[in-house]
Amino acid sequence: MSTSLTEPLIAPVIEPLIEPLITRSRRLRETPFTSRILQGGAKSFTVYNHMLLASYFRGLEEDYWHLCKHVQVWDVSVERQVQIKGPDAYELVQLMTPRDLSKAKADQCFYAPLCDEEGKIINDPIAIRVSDNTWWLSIADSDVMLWAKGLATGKGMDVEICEPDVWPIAVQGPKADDLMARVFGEEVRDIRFFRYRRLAYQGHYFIVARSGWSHQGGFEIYVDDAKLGQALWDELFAKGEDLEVGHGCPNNIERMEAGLLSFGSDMMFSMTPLQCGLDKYCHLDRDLPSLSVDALAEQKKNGVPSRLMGVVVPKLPKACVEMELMIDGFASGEITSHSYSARYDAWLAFVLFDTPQINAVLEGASILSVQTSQGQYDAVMSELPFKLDAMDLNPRNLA
Ligand code: THG
Repeated sequence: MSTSLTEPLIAPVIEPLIEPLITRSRRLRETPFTSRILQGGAKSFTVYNHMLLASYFRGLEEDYWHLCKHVQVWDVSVERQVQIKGPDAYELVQLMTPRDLSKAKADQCFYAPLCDEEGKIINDPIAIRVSDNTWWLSIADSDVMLWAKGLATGKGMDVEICEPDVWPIAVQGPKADDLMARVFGEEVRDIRFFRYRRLAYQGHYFIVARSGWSHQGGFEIYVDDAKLGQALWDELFAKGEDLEVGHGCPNNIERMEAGLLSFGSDMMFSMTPLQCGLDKYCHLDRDLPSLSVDALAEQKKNGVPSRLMGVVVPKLPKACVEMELMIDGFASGEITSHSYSARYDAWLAFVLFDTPQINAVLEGASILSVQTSQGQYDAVMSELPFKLDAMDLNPRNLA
């Protein structure tokens, strides 16, 4: 398998960098909520779309259990919108994605990988049809606006493309419906998964969708007015006190258990959606006017050279660091993300393996293990998303 110096074989660590510190500047954009999340106790930040994103508050595990039990308010302003507006808006969006958007309803959101002419992933946004001639791509961490402008210019398309001032807030967790109903009214409960409604807050209509980067349920509010957004933020906390509302952010443990992939970590420009297990979002038999469908159909026919898989190591001692995967004793696979799962008492990893290696391990012809600072342990390979409940793992309860 091809690896390079920028693609470490050893698992990356999700810990704050103590030093050197990051310098504040206008290039490292803050959000309308930055001062609030600092006050709320954000302990570490990452940079995403040239903007600050918190990575945890109390601690990854404490944040995880709180998210699974209560409700959290997340500043996900980094989910920038690339707005495509004009008579050719649909045509441009469809050119960029192999997912069929031709039957998009006016209130629908679509998880839609964007791919180039070789089928390689550019980004994996949520595409939202905000009106007949206007689409938003709610992007992951890459400069989609530049790619979209280049395509539109090259093809002479009649569209205007910009990054509007929209700062999404996510409200996630099992009590999200109750909290949102107190602020927006009972109507929020009727919003279906990946649908949105325009709901009034102090007379201003925000797009509110049932979506978010967790599997605990909840909403995303597309805040397009900073002052009102701050008032809304404060009201969510004021009205949620008895629901134990808390600060939070996308949680690495929860998203790995859920099998949610992170562009730039688990998917790179060098991979196709078929290598990431995103086949169901690629409609390759519908004659779509999409840049990538021919290349992807060809790859589907020939088979992928490598593929992202899940790896589970039950009961791996927490003291283990510097994990390296071994197949039949040889270092193999590229760990793209990993986490200790508190609920399942197991170590979880997303790993890019060569296809022949995957087949050999799944057929039982080869043995997968993990080499750590504390010794070697047996590992289990599985398809993504994980089916952790179906494994013999002894999940811990919430109580
Ligand atoms: N919300 C919004 N914008 C975003 C994200 C988000 N932009 C960046 C990033 N997250 C984009 N990536 C994803 C990946 C997965 C999902 C959403 C955005 C997701 N997937 C569902 C799942 O896996 O259960 C399935 C969705 C479907 O079937 O269509 O939710 O979170 N605004």
